Amino acid sequence: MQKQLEPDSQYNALDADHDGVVSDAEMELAKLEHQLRKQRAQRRMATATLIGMAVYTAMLFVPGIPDSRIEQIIKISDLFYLSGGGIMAAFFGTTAWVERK
Ligand SMILES: [Ca+2]
Repeated sequence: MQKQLEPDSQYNALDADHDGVVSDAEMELAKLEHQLRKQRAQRRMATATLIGMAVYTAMLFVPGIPDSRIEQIIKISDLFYLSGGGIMAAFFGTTAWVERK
């Protein structure tokens, strides 16, 4: 028996060419779009982490900031660089792993 969507189904939008049929290709397209959005979000997160690490490092060398302030900023540097590096390692690791599958 032919399957149908509910009258107001949230998957009506998957019918990209509006022919009333959600084809296998349209389902695949929706799946690919979802993966693409997820990868884009992860890439943005990794980019923000890199920029944050660069800004943090640059901040240490900005003239005019008193040494007492710098000492306070340096206290979190170990944790900051480790967690930033962890995010980058996870991003590149999972990206390489997903591409190999
Ligand atoms: Ca269609």
